[in-house]
Order: sequence, then C-alpha cells, then structure tokens
Amino acid sequence: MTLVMAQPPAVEKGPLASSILASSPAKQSTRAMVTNRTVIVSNRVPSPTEKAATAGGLAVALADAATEGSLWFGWSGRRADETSNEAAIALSDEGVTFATIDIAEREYQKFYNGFANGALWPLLHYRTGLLRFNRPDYEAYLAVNRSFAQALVPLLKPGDLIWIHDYQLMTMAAELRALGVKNRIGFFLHVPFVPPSLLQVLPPATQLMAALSACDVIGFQTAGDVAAFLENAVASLGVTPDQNNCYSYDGRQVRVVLTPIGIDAKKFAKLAERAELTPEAARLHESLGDRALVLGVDRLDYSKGLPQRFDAFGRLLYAYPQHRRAVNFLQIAARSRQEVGSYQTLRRELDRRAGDINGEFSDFDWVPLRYMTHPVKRNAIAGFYRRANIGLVTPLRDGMNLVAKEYVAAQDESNPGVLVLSKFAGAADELTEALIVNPFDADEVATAMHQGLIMSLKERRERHASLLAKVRSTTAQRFCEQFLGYLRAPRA
Ligand code: ADQ
Repeated sequence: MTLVMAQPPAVEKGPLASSILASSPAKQSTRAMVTNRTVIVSNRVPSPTEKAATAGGLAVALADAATEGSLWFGWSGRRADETSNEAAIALSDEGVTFATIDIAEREYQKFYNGFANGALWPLLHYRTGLLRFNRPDYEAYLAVNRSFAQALVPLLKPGDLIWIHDYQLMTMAAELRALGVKNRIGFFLHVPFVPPSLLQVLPPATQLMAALSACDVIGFQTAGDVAAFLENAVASLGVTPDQNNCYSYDGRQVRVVLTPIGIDAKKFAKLAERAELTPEAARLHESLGDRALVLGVDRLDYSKGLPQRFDAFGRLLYAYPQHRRAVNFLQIAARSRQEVGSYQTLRRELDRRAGDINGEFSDFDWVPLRYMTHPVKRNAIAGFYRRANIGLVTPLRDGMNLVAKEYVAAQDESNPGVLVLSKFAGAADELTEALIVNPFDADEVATAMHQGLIMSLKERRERHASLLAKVRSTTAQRFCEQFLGYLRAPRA
C-alpha cells in the first residue's frame, strides 16, 4: 500500500476501466469506457488493511465491487476539532484509491447518533416509536453532507460516475449539484424505504425527497421499496412517474430502479470450506459434539429481531422437548452504535432473556443458548455457517440481509442446513425456498426450526439447490453492473 495525496487521484494512470466498468451489460461507447471512472461514496470507508474484519453489509458488498481504477470516498472514522473540507488523504491499494475526510466532533454526534441513527434508521425500519427528531441534529446532518460534497468536488473529473450509498448521505447529491457538479449521480439505499404515511412522520420528509431527486438514478433492494419511494415522490413532490419509473423534477430526469444486492457466492463457499480447518471451527465442533446447531449472526441492532428470536428458541425447547440437550443456539451479535440509547436498552434486554432461557432449560452439562457480542472473524463465521443445521435470520425489517445469502453459499451441498428466514427481510423476495416466517410469531418460528431440524436430506438438498442457484446468480458483482449500467445510460 502506498500513501498518496488525493489531488489528483493516482488511479487515472491505471487500466482504462475497472472490472466493474468492463463487465457492465450496458451498451458503452468507447469514449465512455475510456473516461468513466466509478466514484463510490459511503459514510464509512473500510481501511484497505482491515477489509476482512469488517462487520456490516454495505462494506462487505462493496469490497467485492471496488475494483481497480475506482475511487472510494467517505469518512475516515476519525473525529476532528475542525474539518478542512479541502484535501482528503488517499491510500491506494490494488488500484483502488481510498480518500477520506474527518468529521468535526461538534457535528458527529448530531449527524451520526442523532439524525442518521436516531431518526432515519428507526423510521426506515418502520419503528416510529423509536424515532427521535430535533432540528440541531438535522442541521448537522445537512452540514456533514455538505462537507462531504465540498471535499469530493476537487477530486472529481468530467465523466466520473458518482455512486452515493445509504441513508447517512441522502442530501449529498443536492449539495453536489449546488456546487455545480454536472456528473451523473446515483444513490443506492441499503435499508428499506417506507410509504408516505410513515415518511411524513419525519418533519423534513419532503426536503429529503427533493434532495434525493438531484440524482439521475435512485436504487432500492426490493420492488416494495421502489413502489414506496415512487408513492412518496407523487405525494410530496407532485411528480408523475412514467412506466419506466422515471419522473421529471427540477429540470432533471430521475430514474428509480430495482437493483438487489448480493454476495460473491463462489468465493464465500470456498471460504466456508477452508474455514472448516480453522481452530475456531474445531473448537465449535468439539464443544457441540453430536448436537445440532441453530445459528444467528447479526449486528446487535433492534431491526434484527433478536429478543423475539430468543423467545422463539425458548418456545422450541418448551413445545418440542425432544430437542432439549440435542440442540444448541449460538447467537453472534456484534456490538454496534453503543452510544445510541436504544442500542444499550436492547443489549440489557438480550442479557435478561438469554439468562431466562438458560435458567429455565440448562442442565448441569448443557447450556442451550450461547450469546456473544464481540466480533468474530469473517472466515470463522463462514465455518460456523457450514456447521449450522439451521440458519436463523429473523429481522423485523431488513433492506436485504446478506447473512441469509452467506448461509446458503456456505453449506455443504451434499448435506445442507435449512434457512429460516423472516418475510420482512428483502432477501425473502428472492429466497422463497427458505422456511419463511413472521418473526413476531415466536411459535411459528419455533415450528419452522423444528421442521428444519427433522427435515429429510432429500428435501434439504432440493430447497438448498434452488436457493444456491439464486444466490449464485444475484451476486455483488451483478448488483454493481446493474446499477452502474443504469447510471451510465444516456439521459432520457
Ligand atoms: P447490515 O444491517 O449490516 O447491512 P447484513 O446485510 O446482514 O446487515 O450484513 C451484515 C454483514 O456483516 C454480513 O456480511 C455478515 O457476515 C457480517 N456480520 C454480521 N454480523 C457479524 C458479526 N457478529 N461478526 C462479524 N461479521 C458480522 C445493511 C442493511 C442490510 C443490507 C446490507 C447490504 O441493513 O439490509 O443487506 O446493508 O445492502
């Protein structure tokens, strides 16, 4: 890795087009192949040296996509007394330039813990009861988005395709336009979108819709999210979308697209196979003996439905006593956003419920529920998925949920486990051969776990083969190709 100053980015001397560009299905002119560089913008930019250890769906998916020639721009993870907004430091690694800025301490709390994770995140996960809104937080959110735009502008070149990610940066495209940026700009939302009756709970809902409409392309994980966004565009901006989900706003054509995210399934399958040889996998195997494993892997977040999941496991042991002593539930829940009050409450709640279940069902030589909150290495997790008889993925709401796809990819095809999947995960739209459950119904989830634990090898193989075909065809690379294909398409 080399340290370079980000002005101008060094990547221009590299190959003419990244593999993202080269593999795009969209018709490209030779000129476009030569001049279009992909500029990924996300709140957090993973450190190139720590890519493998990153927990979080966005970073994982885009790490597969940030190939040679692209620029990845975002927050350094550092809080500064002041931000300069002028020159970001860039680290160049394998042809990708990582350029970052610091966020001013006085803005960070309000932007990140305040508006982004205290208002937008709960609202977009249908949890209006957890929404905390105040004007200073929103002002800080706007200010940080403005800082990002100001710092990015000097790094841009004509023809760059700017691809902004996720709910922390919803107003950045409008700030770039205000600074005179004419490049094509796309925005992809990794989390769900909500219908107008919910979005309007947020006081600046209409301003956010207008700011997003500064983009040329806006992408979502599911058809339901696309429909919800268009409903909002009609209701709050008064636009009329055509049959291609395009609408005109402020002299611009905006296209709303469905581009579900995926994983590199083949690479993940290899990782899982190799992971069987890791010391972590050996320790897990030894500790389980012949017992079946039910596995949950999530960030510790209230959208993931963890208290309900613990209850469902308790119901399994209560209603199907044949599984007592024969099964273990391992929940890996990496701590996240610990400065936000609702996350601290969740952690205490899980501690209590885990204690209740273990107190009720443990024996002197068997503890049914194992629950850990420190992060686990990605390759170890891959091995755990492969050993698990049940992959328990039961969010109350989720944009996609990549854990569901990773679980499917990691299985031994000759003896696969069973995926139990919430109907409210975006992944449920695609992975219909999973056992689909309502995560609010503990008895239904318990019954699905039971069904999975006793399922015949033939049925497990059939379900898994269908799921694997889907996971292999909707990869992270395809997601990038699809989205960038739309972004590169000529203006209507
Ligand atoms: P997340 O909410 O972070 O992502 P998810 O899609 O499940 O959720 O991705 C999590 C990723 O982090 C997976 O690759 C997983 O292996 C890893 N991970 C999770 N828990 C971990 C742990 N305890 N230790 C180590 N690694 C862990 C957001 C949206 C999702 C959307 C993604 C991608 O909330 O809905 O699918 O972005 O768009």
